[in-house]
Amino acid sequence: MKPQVFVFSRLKPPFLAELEAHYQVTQLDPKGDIQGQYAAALPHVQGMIGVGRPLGEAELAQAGQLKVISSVSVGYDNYDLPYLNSRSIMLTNTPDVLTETTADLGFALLMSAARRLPELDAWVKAGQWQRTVGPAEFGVDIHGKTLGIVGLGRIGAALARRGHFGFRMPVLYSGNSRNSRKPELEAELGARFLPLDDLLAQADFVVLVVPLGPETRNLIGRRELALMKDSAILVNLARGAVVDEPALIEALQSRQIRGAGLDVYQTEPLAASPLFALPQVVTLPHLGSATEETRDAMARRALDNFHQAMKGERPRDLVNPQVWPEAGHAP
Ligand code: 8YV
Repeated sequence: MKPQVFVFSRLKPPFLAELEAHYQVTQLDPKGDIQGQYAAALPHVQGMIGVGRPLGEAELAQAGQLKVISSVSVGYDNYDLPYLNSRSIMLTNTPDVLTETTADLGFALLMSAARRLPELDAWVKAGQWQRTVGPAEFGVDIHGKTLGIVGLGRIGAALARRGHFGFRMPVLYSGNSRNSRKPELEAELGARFLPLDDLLAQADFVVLVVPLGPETRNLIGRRELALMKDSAILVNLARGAVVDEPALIEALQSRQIRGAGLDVYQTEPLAASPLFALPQVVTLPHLGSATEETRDAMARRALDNFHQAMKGERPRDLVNPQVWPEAGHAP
């Protein structure tokens, strides 16, 4: 009997076929009764693969045989790690393969907000281009401006390189843990480590790329926004909950900061928001890693992790290595 697995987000047919060769696969139908499908599948599954809504104790308590969840994402803030650890359930993610594409998108967002691209694209298409552009359409320079990166991890470093080598931007960075300091990037890019408050006060572009966790929830609130320059632009590539969204909306409405480029929100999908009335805000639908090549690479990496875990091997991207010996597969 093949082990039963539950695929809880869309996988392209070749990836699904690969899983079907090894396991008995149930794939979530997003148009059907979502909760009902989870409830029917969970008691029987040994493995789950996908990306999606938060999964906590209430649901996973039904999955008595579950050994591994392979998330097709680098972020794993939607899982209750202490609970997974208490059950010795392995969690894997997909680092590295999305770093460059997500940094590309971060820069696209920064540039779109600085040069007001979506707003002016809509302006042209609405037939409003009836004279030479003037101050009402001007943006702000990007090259040579100070780039502040909050969280210089893999994606943060890729952004810093784009800023430094492509746009001659002085790079500042901050982070809130002891291993936030990156001497090799300081040497390579001349990046300067600063406390968050100082970074906020000095940067022209503040880009958030920290993982969401207890230390970073609402990291940027009313007080922090007030520290930023009134000419500054905030870019959020991380998670919506890193920013106090109502405070951001107020700061934008009152022109306390110049603009924002947002890929993530406190509630997704973002169906309606005061942000929609603000032309100085670029709103993207959580696109960070969403390219053909990168999503394929993420699926490949997630499947590799999944096969390893199901075979009893230690998966390459095990998020919670503390469960490894207890998982009964001592290396
Ligand atoms: C996800 C992401 O794939 O990897 C992450 O953490 O945010 C994205 O790349 C996305 O959440 C899928 O919907």
